[in-house]
Amino acid sequence: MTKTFQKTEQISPLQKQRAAYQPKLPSSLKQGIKNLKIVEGETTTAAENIDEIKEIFPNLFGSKVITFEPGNSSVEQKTINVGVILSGGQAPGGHNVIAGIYDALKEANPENKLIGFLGGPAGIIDADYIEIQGDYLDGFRNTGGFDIIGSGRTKLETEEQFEKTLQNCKNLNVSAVIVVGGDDSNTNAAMLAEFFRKKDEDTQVIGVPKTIDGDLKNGQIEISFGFDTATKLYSELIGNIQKDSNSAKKYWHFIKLMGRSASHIALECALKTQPNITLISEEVKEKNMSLEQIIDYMADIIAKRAEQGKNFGVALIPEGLIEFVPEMKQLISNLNDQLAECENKQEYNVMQGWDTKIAYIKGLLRNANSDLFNSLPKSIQIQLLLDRDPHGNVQVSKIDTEKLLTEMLQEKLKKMKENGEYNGKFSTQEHFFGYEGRCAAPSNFDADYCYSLGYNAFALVQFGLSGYISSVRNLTKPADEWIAGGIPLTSMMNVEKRHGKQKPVIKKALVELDAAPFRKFCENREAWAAGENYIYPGPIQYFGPAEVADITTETLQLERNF
Ligand code: FBP
Repeated sequence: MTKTFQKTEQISPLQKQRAAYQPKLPSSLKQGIKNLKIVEGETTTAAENIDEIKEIFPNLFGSKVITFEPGNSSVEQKTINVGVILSGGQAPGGHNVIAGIYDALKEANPENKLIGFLGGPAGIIDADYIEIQGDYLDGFRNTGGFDIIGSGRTKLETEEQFEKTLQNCKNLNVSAVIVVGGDDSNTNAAMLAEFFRKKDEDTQVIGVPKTIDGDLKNGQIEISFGFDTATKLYSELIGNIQKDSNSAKKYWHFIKLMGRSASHIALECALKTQPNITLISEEVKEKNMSLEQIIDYMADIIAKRAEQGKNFGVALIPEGLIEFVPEMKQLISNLNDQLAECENKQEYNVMQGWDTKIAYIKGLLRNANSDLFNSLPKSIQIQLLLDRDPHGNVQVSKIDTEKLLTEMLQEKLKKMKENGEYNGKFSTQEHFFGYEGRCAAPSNFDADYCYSLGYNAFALVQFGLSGYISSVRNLTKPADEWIAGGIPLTSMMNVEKRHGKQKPVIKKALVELDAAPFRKFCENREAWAAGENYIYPGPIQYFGPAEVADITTETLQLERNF
């Protein structure tokens, strides 16, 4: 059944003002879609597992990085239909990507059409779509959400899905598909592009880097869209909580922050707000820290503050932490393998109630994993057994890591009190900031960046490219100086184990422990732990001086040495 998407008729005064905002473009694209020339750069390979990636993508592998410059386009302006898919988790700015594609496509030829596939990749498989018309789109410009066409997490991977996609593109006369997504969705895009090439079909596939998690980046993709807005919004909330905590002086606030794997969001928010404790999953992994050691680290800070009469504070916990604790990672990997096998086991599928399932799974786990699983609260055991997402990921947003840590801290501090090592009060509040930020109205940075990414994605289509991701860089400079182009998706790929099998996927960009953002955090965290160096970033500013309205993330500025 076709899904319905409608623009809301009631709009707020802010939406009204934002509707009038004209996003900025890099000067190379500002000359217009018909005044572009393509400059070829280096030939690429793969992020890792080069031989395997070459074998899986024989048609795409080894393409060149490209950049756009103003010039005379040699492209013949045929009338074309372009399809767009919003894929995976929502991220602020998705609507502006669509606006950028639409404006470029109509500028190239007013007869061109933009087809929006509904509900994510499933829309292209099931031919569930709308034609995106100008007046419909206008209601979504500069707004948050993916509600213009919806999103979904279906993984395009079977031959049958590819065949259906191809057939639907042919039926709709769609000659290019733009996939707006994170690492998994752009992996889908690469697989689809390779399939079309293998079949000698001209249909093109272009990706756009989206995810609030910030883990889809490299030399050419400086940031994924949505990260800027989401971290600004979470930082505003953290700033408010810090003020509350410092006013009442009676609670420790534990805030879990989204970011399924990487801790970029937690690190960015820490740099913006300077809380007392921030855990960074990548450091936990590097130091091979057990859950017990993490608790010791946190308890030490809590006890030291208590000695000064400060029984309050704020701690940030990255959502993906659990998978980075080496002992938990082993347990999860063992669970993933067992659950993948259980999927086909009738006896497991008919089991009623969690107690029976937990007991059954315990019997299948290896010794150390079984002991660790046994030591976890039942609520966490259940959360670890929940279905994986279609890409084989544990749904970490459903695991109450913040509650697990506070429960373990209660125990630890009780023991420390008995031993005379702690004499404070430990009263906690737990929060999870994730969904609150994914559909926020895009900051000026994300509004501009997304519009540019969309416009640029159409430029890649116009030049007949496929298997590329839209790239706009030099982002700490004013938009005028941004550099637009494309990088081959295969250059970002490696091979990882998913659903118990080795699969080609885009390599996740984790927090680098020797890079400037983490180094700055390390230099300051002791002082932040002891004091109240809290920074109050306040709400996202859409209007006003550029130094508050147009700045981008601390992470990007530090990474690019500003
Ligand atoms: P993407 O990688 O698709 O951008 O999604 C990221 C994310 O927002 C994670 O931070 C979070 O763990 C996950 O989506 C939640 O997924 P869902 O929306 O399916 O609950």
